[in-house]
Amino acid sequence: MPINATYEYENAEKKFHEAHTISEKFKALQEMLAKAPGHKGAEKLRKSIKERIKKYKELLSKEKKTKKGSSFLSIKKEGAARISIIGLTNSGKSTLLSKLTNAKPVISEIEFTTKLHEIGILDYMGIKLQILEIPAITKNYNEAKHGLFFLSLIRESDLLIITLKEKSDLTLIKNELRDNDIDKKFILYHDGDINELKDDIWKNLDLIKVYTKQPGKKRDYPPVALKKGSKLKDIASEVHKDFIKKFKFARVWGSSVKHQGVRAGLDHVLNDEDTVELHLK
Ligand SMILES: Nc1nc2c(ncn2[C@@H]2O[C@H](COP(=O)(O)OP(=O)(O)OP(=O)(O)O)[C@@H](O)[C@H]2O)c(=O)[nH]1
Ligand SMILES: [Mg+2]
Repeated sequence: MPINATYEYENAEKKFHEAHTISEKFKALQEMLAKAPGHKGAEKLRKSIKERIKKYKELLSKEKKTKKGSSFLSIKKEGAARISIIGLTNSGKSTLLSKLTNAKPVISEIEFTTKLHEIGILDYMGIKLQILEIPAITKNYNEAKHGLFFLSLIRESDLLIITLKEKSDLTLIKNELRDNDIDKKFILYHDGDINELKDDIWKNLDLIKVYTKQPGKKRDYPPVALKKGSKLKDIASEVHKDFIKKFKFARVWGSSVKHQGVRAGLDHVLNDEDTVELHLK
């Protein structure tokens, strides 16, 4: 963190880290440069931002060219989050995808069996999560066929699972991610318990699942996925479009309240596994 960085600078930096696409990151970097402190002590910072802007410019133009060639591959985000399985060839990516989801990718001891991304849906306690298998990472991945497109899928993921045959494989993978300026949370996986992995995925997503219920009835299924730190009013869009207008009060059960079933307002912060009973006008 630079000395005397302004709120605007920190905000732009936050945008950069949260950005999912190359163009969003590029824009955030430009904003960072505009808001960076002008004094001499911040010279190094400005220089490093400029270098990154240059790098992103290159990535942008490369992406433009190759996106045309790969656009037929583009896929929609589905579910509450996207998780990508990445790893070297034969590291068990397809095997893992088929254990986590309904997808049936071809599994074989032949190298580079998976040539295009495979898509599956994991149902975690009623919350749908999109899981992708990304074709094997190789050296200079951004020059591989559709490499930039696969990198954009990785970049647009909320979490990565790295499958490893050998620990030393991690170096190449990390280098490729770094070279393409991808800094993402990841879980390492090697032949472990699948249910433990599912729990681990959920814990790393920074989401909570909240159940709604009608007065006098059991809680509804499935639950709703919300970002950690969400408030009662954030369920609004999931439940009712006139929710805020019609809201009278809610009762909440779970770890976010001391007294179970207590009345709570729109600004009440919810926890994972909470149940909310809505009373509308
Ligand atoms: N012993 C062992 N073998 C595994 C495991 N996972 C996968 N395999 C085997 O390793 C080989 C490759 O598995 P895949 O799941 O196809 O690997 P992949 O990473 O998808 O490989 P590509 O798509 O070809 O890059 C297959 O013969 C699998 O049966 C594992 O956990 N343990
Ligand atoms: Mg595969």
